Amino acid sequence: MGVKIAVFGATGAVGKEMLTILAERLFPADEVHALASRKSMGVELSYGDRTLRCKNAETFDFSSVDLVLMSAGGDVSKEWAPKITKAGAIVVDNSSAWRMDPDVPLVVPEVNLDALDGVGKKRIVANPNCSTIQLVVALKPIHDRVGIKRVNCATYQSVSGGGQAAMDELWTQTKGIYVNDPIEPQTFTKQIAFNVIPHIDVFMEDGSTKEEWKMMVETKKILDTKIKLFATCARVPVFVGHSIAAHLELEAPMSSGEARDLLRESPGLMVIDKREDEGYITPVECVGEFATFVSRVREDPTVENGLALWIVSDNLRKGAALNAVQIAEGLLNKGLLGKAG
Ligand code: 2RA
Repeated sequence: MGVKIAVFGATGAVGKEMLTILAERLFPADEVHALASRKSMGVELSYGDRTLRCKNAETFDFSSVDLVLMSAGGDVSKEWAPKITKAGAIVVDNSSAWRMDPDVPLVVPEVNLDALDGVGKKRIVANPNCSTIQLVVALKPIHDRVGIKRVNCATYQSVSGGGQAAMDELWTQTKGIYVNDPIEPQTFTKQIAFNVIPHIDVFMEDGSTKEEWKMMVETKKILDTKIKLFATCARVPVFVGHSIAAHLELEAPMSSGEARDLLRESPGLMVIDKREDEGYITPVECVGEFATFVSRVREDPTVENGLALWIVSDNLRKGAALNAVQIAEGLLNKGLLGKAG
Protein backbone atom coordinates (compact mmCIF):
# COMPACT_ATOMS: atom_id res chain seq x y z
CA MET A 1 0.00 0.00 0.00
CA GLY A 2 1.57 3.30 -1.09
CA VAL A 3 1.86 6.37 1.03
CA LYS A 4 -0.41 9.41 0.76
CA ILE A 5 1.79 12.50 0.98
CA ALA A 6 1.40 16.28 0.87
CA VAL A 7 4.05 18.95 0.28
CA PHE A 8 3.10 22.05 2.29
CA GLY A 9 4.85 25.12 0.85
CA ALA A 10 4.97 23.51 -2.58
CA THR A 11 5.44 26.75 -4.53
CA GLY A 12 8.69 27.71 -2.75
CA ALA A 13 12.17 26.82 -4.01
CA VAL A 14 12.49 23.90 -1.54
CA GLY A 15 8.89 22.76 -1.98
CA LYS A 16 9.33 22.48 -5.74
CA GLU A 17 12.55 20.51 -5.18
CA MET A 18 10.71 18.16 -2.78
CA LEU A 19 8.20 17.29 -5.51
CA THR A 20 10.99 16.80 -8.06
CA ILE A 21 13.01 14.55 -5.76
CA LEU A 22 9.98 12.47 -4.69
CA ALA A 23 9.50 11.68 -8.37
CA GLU A 24 13.23 11.21 -9.12
CA ARG A 25 13.60 8.70 -6.27
CA LEU A 26 10.34 6.95 -7.18
CA PHE A 27 9.04 7.41 -3.63
CA PRO A 28 6.15 4.90 -3.38
CA ALA A 29 3.31 7.42 -3.08
CA ASP A 30 -0.27 6.51 -3.92
CA GLU A 31 -1.20 10.19 -3.79
CA VAL A 32 0.86 13.41 -3.82
CA HIS A 33 -0.78 16.76 -2.98
CA ALA A 34 0.82 20.18 -3.53
CA LEU A 35 -0.31 22.65 -0.84
CA ALA A 36 0.25 26.37 -0.45
CA SER A 37 -1.57 29.50 0.63
CA ARG A 38 -4.95 30.42 -0.85
CA LYS A 39 -3.36 32.86 -3.31
CA SER A 40 -1.45 29.98 -4.95
CA MET A 41 -4.53 27.79 -5.51
CA GLY A 42 -4.49 26.32 -8.99
CA VAL A 43 -0.80 27.04 -9.61
CA GLU A 44 0.60 24.16 -11.67
CA LEU A 45 3.69 22.37 -10.34
CA SER A 46 5.78 19.54 -11.77
CA TYR A 47 5.87 16.16 -10.07
CA GLY A 48 8.07 14.13 -12.40
CA ASP A 49 6.22 13.87 -15.70
CA ARG A 50 2.94 14.78 -14.01
CA THR A 51 1.53 18.22 -13.26
CA LEU A 52 -0.12 18.93 -9.90
CA ARG A 53 -2.48 21.80 -9.24
CA CYS A 54 -1.80 23.57 -5.97
CA LYS A 55 -4.47 23.20 -3.28
CA ASN A 56 -5.29 25.55 -0.43
CA ALA A 57 -3.51 24.29 2.70
CA GLU A 58 -6.04 26.05 4.93
CA THR A 59 -8.90 23.89 3.69
CA PHE A 60 -7.01 20.66 3.03
CA ASP A 61 -8.08 17.50 4.93
CA PHE A 62 -4.84 16.39 6.58
CA SER A 63 -6.50 13.21 7.89
CA SER A 64 -6.41 12.02 4.29
CA VAL A 65 -2.60 11.75 4.15
CA ASP A 66 0.09 9.78 6.00
CA LEU A 67 2.95 12.27 5.68
CA VAL A 68 3.39 16.01 5.18
CA LEU A 69 6.71 17.47 4.03
CA MET A 70 6.69 21.11 5.17
CA SER A 71 8.77 24.00 3.91
CA ALA A 72 6.56 26.98 4.68
CA GLY A 73 8.56 28.89 7.29
CA GLY A 74 8.77 28.64 11.05
CA ASP A 75 5.63 30.58 11.95
CA VAL A 76 3.43 28.50 9.63
CA SER A 77 5.02 25.31 10.94
CA LYS A 78 4.50 26.30 14.59
CA GLU A 79 0.80 26.87 13.82
CA TRP A 80 0.12 23.99 11.46
CA ALA A 81 2.39 21.06 12.41
CA PRO A 82 0.41 20.31 15.63
CA LYS A 83 -2.88 20.48 13.70
CA ILE A 84 -1.53 18.13 11.03
CA THR A 85 -0.18 15.56 13.50
CA LYS A 86 -3.47 15.74 15.44
CA ALA A 87 -5.21 14.81 12.19
CA GLY A 88 -3.01 11.68 12.07
CA ALA A 89 -0.16 12.50 9.70
CA ILE A 90 3.58 12.64 10.42
CA VAL A 91 5.29 15.98 9.65
CA VAL A 92 8.84 16.39 8.30
CA ASP A 93 9.53 20.10 8.75
CA ASN A 94 12.27 22.04 6.99
CA SER A 95 11.98 25.17 9.17
CA SER A 96 13.96 25.83 12.35
CA ALA A 97 10.75 25.84 14.44
CA TRP A 98 11.09 22.35 16.00
CA ARG A 99 14.80 21.52 15.57
CA MET A 100 15.84 22.01 19.20
CA ASP A 101 12.66 20.55 20.72
CA PRO A 102 13.83 17.60 22.86
CA ASP A 103 10.79 15.58 21.72
CA VAL A 104 11.52 16.15 18.03
CA PRO A 105 14.25 14.14 16.27
CA LEU A 106 16.65 16.25 14.17
CA VAL A 107 17.77 13.86 11.45
CA VAL A 108 20.37 13.46 8.73
CA PRO A 109 19.82 9.86 7.56
CA GLU A 110 23.52 9.17 6.86
CA VAL A 111 24.35 10.29 10.41
CA ASN A 112 21.58 9.48 12.91
CA LEU A 113 18.78 7.58 11.13
CA ASP A 114 17.82 5.73 14.32
CA ALA A 115 16.77 9.05 15.87
CA LEU A 116 13.58 8.48 13.83
CA ASP A 117 12.58 5.87 16.42
CA GLY A 118 11.69 8.89 18.57
CA VAL A 119 9.12 10.21 16.10
CA GLY A 120 6.27 8.83 18.21
CA LYS A 121 6.42 11.59 20.82
CA LYS A 122 5.24 14.49 18.67
CA ARG A 123 5.07 12.80 15.22
CA ILE A 124 7.23 15.67 13.95
CA VAL A 125 10.73 15.20 12.48
CA ALA A 126 12.91 18.28 11.99
CA ASN A 127 15.10 18.76 8.94
CA PRO A 128 18.37 20.45 10.00
CA ASN A 129 19.73 23.70 8.61
CA CYS A 130 21.23 23.29 5.14
CA SER A 131 24.80 24.18 6.16
CA THR A 132 24.61 21.80 9.14
CA ILE A 133 23.45 18.88 6.99
CA GLN A 134 26.37 18.92 4.58
CA LEU A 135 28.83 19.46 7.42
CA VAL A 136 27.71 16.50 9.57
CA VAL A 137 27.58 14.13 6.57
CA ALA A 138 31.32 14.79 6.13
CA LEU A 139 32.16 14.82 9.85
CA LYS A 140 30.35 11.57 10.73
CA PRO A 141 32.83 9.00 9.31
CA ILE A 142 35.83 10.88 10.71
CA HIS A 143 34.19 11.22 14.13
CA ASP A 144 33.33 7.52 14.17
CA ARG A 145 36.90 6.55 13.17
CA VAL A 146 39.07 8.81 15.40
CA GLY A 147 36.81 11.29 17.21
CA ILE A 148 36.54 15.03 16.56
CA LYS A 149 37.32 17.45 19.40
CA ARG A 150 36.71 20.77 17.67
CA VAL A 151 35.49 22.22 14.39
CA ASN A 152 36.20 25.75 13.22
CA CYS A 153 34.46 26.52 9.93
CA ALA A 154 33.63 29.30 7.51
CA THR A 155 30.67 28.98 5.17
CA TYR A 156 30.07 30.52 1.76
CA GLN A 157 26.31 30.22 1.38
CA SER A 158 24.37 30.77 -1.84
CA VAL A 159 21.44 33.16 -2.04
CA SER A 160 18.94 30.34 -2.63
CA GLY A 161 19.25 29.75 1.11
CA GLY A 162 17.24 32.95 1.38
CA GLY A 163 14.55 31.65 -0.98
CA GLN A 164 13.32 32.54 -4.45
CA ALA A 165 13.15 36.28 -3.69
CA ALA A 166 16.83 36.37 -2.79
CA MET A 167 17.71 34.54 -6.02
CA ASP A 168 15.61 37.04 -8.00
CA GLU A 169 17.37 39.93 -6.27
CA LEU A 170 20.85 38.63 -7.12
CA TRP A 171 19.78 38.26 -10.74
CA THR A 172 18.37 41.80 -10.85
CA GLN A 173 21.37 43.34 -9.13
CA THR A 174 23.81 41.50 -11.39
CA LYS A 175 21.96 42.58 -14.54
CA GLY A 176 21.84 46.10 -13.14
CA ILE A 177 25.58 46.24 -12.65
CA TYR A 178 26.29 44.78 -16.06
CA VAL A 179 23.97 47.14 -17.91
CA ASN A 180 24.62 50.11 -15.60
CA ASP A 181 20.99 50.23 -14.46
CA PRO A 182 20.44 51.74 -11.03
CA ILE A 183 20.73 49.01 -8.40
CA GLU A 184 17.25 47.87 -7.35
CA PRO A 185 16.07 48.77 -3.85
CA GLN A 186 17.60 46.23 -1.52
CA THR A 187 15.54 43.55 0.23
CA PHE A 188 18.85 42.77 1.86
CA THR A 189 20.61 45.49 3.86
CA LYS A 190 23.58 45.25 1.51
CA GLN A 191 23.98 44.57 -2.19
CA ILE A 192 24.97 40.92 -2.64
CA ALA A 193 26.00 41.06 -6.31
CA PHE A 194 29.83 41.06 -6.51
CA ASN A 195 29.97 41.22 -2.73
CA VAL A 196 30.25 38.89 0.32
CA ILE A 197 28.00 39.52 3.34
CA PRO A 198 29.19 38.06 6.70
CA HIS A 199 25.64 37.97 8.05
CA ILE A 200 22.93 35.29 7.72
CA ASP A 201 19.85 35.39 9.94
CA VAL A 202 19.78 37.71 12.99
CA PHE A 203 22.62 38.83 15.27
CA MET A 204 22.70 37.38 18.78
CA GLU A 205 23.98 38.82 22.08
CA ASP A 206 27.50 37.35 21.71
CA GLY A 207 27.98 38.82 18.22
CA SER A 208 27.44 35.55 16.37
CA THR A 209 24.50 35.22 14.01
CA LYS A 210 21.68 32.73 14.50
CA GLU A 211 22.95 30.82 11.44
CA GLU A 212 26.27 30.31 13.21
CA TRP A 213 24.47 29.30 16.40
CA LYS A 214 22.34 26.79 14.45
CA MET A 215 25.46 25.07 13.09
CA MET A 216 26.86 24.68 16.61
CA VAL A 217 23.74 23.47 18.44
CA GLU A 218 22.45 21.30 15.60
CA THR A 219 25.80 19.55 15.11
CA LYS A 220 25.81 18.74 18.82
CA LYS A 221 22.23 17.36 18.70
CA ILE A 222 22.78 15.30 15.55
CA LEU A 223 26.35 14.05 15.97
CA ASP A 224 27.84 14.52 19.46
CA THR A 225 27.25 17.05 22.22
CA LYS A 226 30.97 16.95 23.07
CA ILE A 227 32.09 18.43 19.75
CA LYS A 228 33.09 22.11 20.06
CA LEU A 229 32.12 24.09 16.96
CA PHE A 230 32.64 27.70 15.97
CA ALA A 231 31.39 29.03 12.63
CA THR A 232 31.43 32.17 10.55
CA CYS A 233 28.61 32.12 7.98
CA ALA A 234 28.69 34.39 4.94
CA ARG A 235 26.36 34.97 1.99
CA VAL A 236 28.07 34.94 -1.39
CA PRO A 237 26.83 35.90 -4.90
CA VAL A 238 26.12 32.30 -5.95
CA PHE A 239 22.62 31.11 -6.88
CA VAL A 240 22.73 27.51 -5.59
CA GLY A 241 25.31 25.52 -3.65
CA HIS A 242 26.74 26.09 -0.17
CA SER A 243 30.48 25.71 0.49
CA ILE A 244 32.19 25.16 3.84
CA ALA A 245 35.87 25.42 4.76
CA ALA A 246 36.05 23.16 7.81
CA HIS A 247 39.11 22.93 10.09
CA LEU A 248 39.00 19.97 12.47
CA GLU A 249 40.98 19.04 15.58
CA LEU A 250 40.84 15.27 15.93
CA GLU A 251 41.31 13.07 19.00
CA ALA A 252 43.96 11.07 17.09
CA PRO A 253 46.05 11.52 13.93
CA MET A 254 44.52 10.93 10.49
CA SER A 255 46.53 11.57 7.34
CA SER A 256 44.93 13.31 4.40
CA GLY A 257 45.22 10.06 2.44
CA GLU A 258 43.44 8.09 5.15
CA ALA A 259 40.75 10.79 5.30
CA ARG A 260 40.22 10.75 1.55
CA ASP A 261 39.94 6.94 1.47
CA LEU A 262 37.53 6.94 4.43
CA LEU A 263 35.32 9.69 3.00
CA ARG A 264 35.25 7.98 -0.42
CA GLU A 265 33.62 4.89 1.09
CA SER A 266 31.20 6.78 3.36
CA PRO A 267 27.46 7.25 2.62
CA GLY A 268 26.28 10.38 0.86
CA LEU A 269 29.80 11.62 0.08
CA MET A 270 31.80 12.05 -3.12
CA VAL A 271 35.48 13.01 -2.94
CA ILE A 272 36.92 15.14 -5.74
CA ASP A 273 40.43 15.93 -4.65
CA LYS A 274 43.24 16.21 -7.17
CA ARG A 275 45.88 18.80 -6.32
CA GLU A 276 45.68 20.46 -9.72
CA ASP A 277 43.58 22.97 -11.72
CA GLU A 278 39.91 22.10 -11.43
CA GLY A 279 40.74 19.12 -9.21
CA TYR A 280 38.13 20.22 -6.66
CA ILE A 281 34.40 20.86 -6.35
CA THR A 282 32.79 24.27 -6.70
CA PRO A 283 29.12 25.25 -6.16
CA VAL A 284 28.43 25.34 -9.91
CA GLU A 285 29.27 21.63 -10.23
CA CYS A 286 27.15 20.51 -7.25
CA VAL A 287 23.82 21.89 -8.51
CA GLY A 288 21.25 19.14 -9.11
CA GLU A 289 23.41 16.48 -7.46
CA PHE A 290 22.42 14.36 -4.46
CA ALA A 291 25.94 13.99 -3.08
CA THR A 292 27.84 16.06 -0.57
CA PHE A 293 31.23 16.70 -2.14
CA VAL A 294 34.59 16.94 -0.35
CA SER A 295 37.79 18.46 -1.76
CA ARG A 296 41.06 20.05 -0.55
CA VAL A 297 41.62 17.39 2.14
CA ARG A 298 44.76 18.52 3.98
CA GLU A 299 46.54 17.93 7.28
CA ASP A 300 46.67 21.17 9.30
CA PRO A 301 50.13 21.35 10.96
CA THR A 302 49.20 24.33 13.12
CA VAL A 303 47.15 22.23 15.54
CA GLU A 304 47.53 18.73 16.99
CA ASN A 305 45.81 16.18 14.71
CA GLY A 306 44.51 18.94 12.44
CA LEU A 307 42.55 18.16 9.26
CA ALA A 308 41.03 20.61 6.76
CA LEU A 309 38.13 19.90 4.36
CA TRP A 310 36.30 21.82 1.62
CA ILE A 311 32.65 20.66 1.65
CA VAL A 312 30.14 21.61 -1.05
CA SER A 313 26.53 20.56 -1.60
CA ASP A 314 23.35 21.68 -3.36
CA ASN A 315 21.62 23.43 -0.45
CA LEU A 316 18.17 22.99 -2.02
CA ARG A 317 18.73 19.24 -2.43
CA LYS A 318 20.84 17.59 0.28
CA GLY A 319 20.57 20.78 2.31
CA ALA A 320 16.78 20.63 2.35
CA ALA A 321 14.51 18.71 -0.02
CA LEU A 322 16.60 15.55 -0.50
CA ASN A 323 17.28 15.21 3.22
CA ALA A 324 13.53 15.53 3.89
CA VAL A 325 12.70 12.86 1.29
CA GLN A 326 15.40 10.59 2.71
CA ILE A 327 13.78 11.03 6.14
CA ALA A 328 10.47 9.99 4.54
CA GLU A 329 12.20 6.91 3.08
CA GLY A 330 13.61 6.15 6.54
CA LEU A 331 10.15 6.41 8.13
CA LEU A 332 8.77 4.08 5.46
CA ASN A 333 11.57 1.54 5.85
CA LYS A 334 11.10 1.55 9.63
CA GLY A 335 7.38 0.84 9.22
CA LEU A 336 6.51 4.20 10.78
CA LEU A 337 4.43 5.48 7.87
CA GLY A 338 0.93 4.73 6.74
CA LYS A 339 -1.42 2.75 8.92
CA ALA A 340 1.56 0.99 10.54
CA GLY A 341 2.94 4.32 11.72
C1 2RA B 1 20.37 30.21 4.56
N1 2RA B 1 20.63 28.26 5.98
O1 2RA B 1 21.28 29.75 3.87
C2 2RA B 1 19.83 29.45 5.75
C3 2RA B 1 18.37 29.10 5.58
N2 2RA B 1 18.16 28.22 4.49
O2 2RA B 1 19.83 31.32 4.32
